[in-house]
Amino acid sequence: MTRLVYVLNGPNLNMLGVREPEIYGSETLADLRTRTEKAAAALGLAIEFRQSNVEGEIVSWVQEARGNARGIIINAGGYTHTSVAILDALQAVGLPVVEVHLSNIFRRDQFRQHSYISLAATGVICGLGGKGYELAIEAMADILSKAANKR
Ligand code: DHK
Repeated sequence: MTRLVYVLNGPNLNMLGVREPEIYGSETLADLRTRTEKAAAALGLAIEFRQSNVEGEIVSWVQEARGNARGIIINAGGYTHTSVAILDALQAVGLPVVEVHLSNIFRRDQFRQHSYISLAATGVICGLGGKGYELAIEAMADILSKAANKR
C-alpha cells in the first residue's frame, strides 16, 4: 500500500523564486513540489503537497492528515516562530513530523531561532534549500519503515 505523507507549506512560500532569492534560493514552490514528488516516488511514498497563507487552514490540514496520512513534513514559514495553534494540532494528531526550512534559521534574526513546530518534530532540516525537502522525504521514509518494523 502506498504510504501518504502531507507536505505542508506556510505563508509566503508561494512567493518562492521572487522572494529574497539570496535567502530562499531561485526555485519556485512548483519546483520544490516536483523535487519532493520525485524523491517520494523513488521511496514508495505518495505526497499531498499544499501551501497556505492562512494559519487556520494549516491547522485544519494537520487535523485532516490524521486518518489520511502516515506523517507530516512541514515548513510553516513565519508561523514556525509564532504558532501555538499549529503546534497544538501537530501534537494532537500524533503523526511523525519532520520540520523543514530552506534557510538556516540559526544564522538569521534572533526571533527565527525559536521554533514552536520543533516541539512536535522528530527532526529538523534547515539551511539546505530545496534539497532539504528531498532529505525530509528520506527521513520520513526511514521513520515510517522503523515504525512498521516494530509492529
Ligand atoms: C520560511 C519563512 O517564510 C520564514 O518565515 C522562516 C523559512 C524560515 C524557511 O527558511 O524556509 O523564518
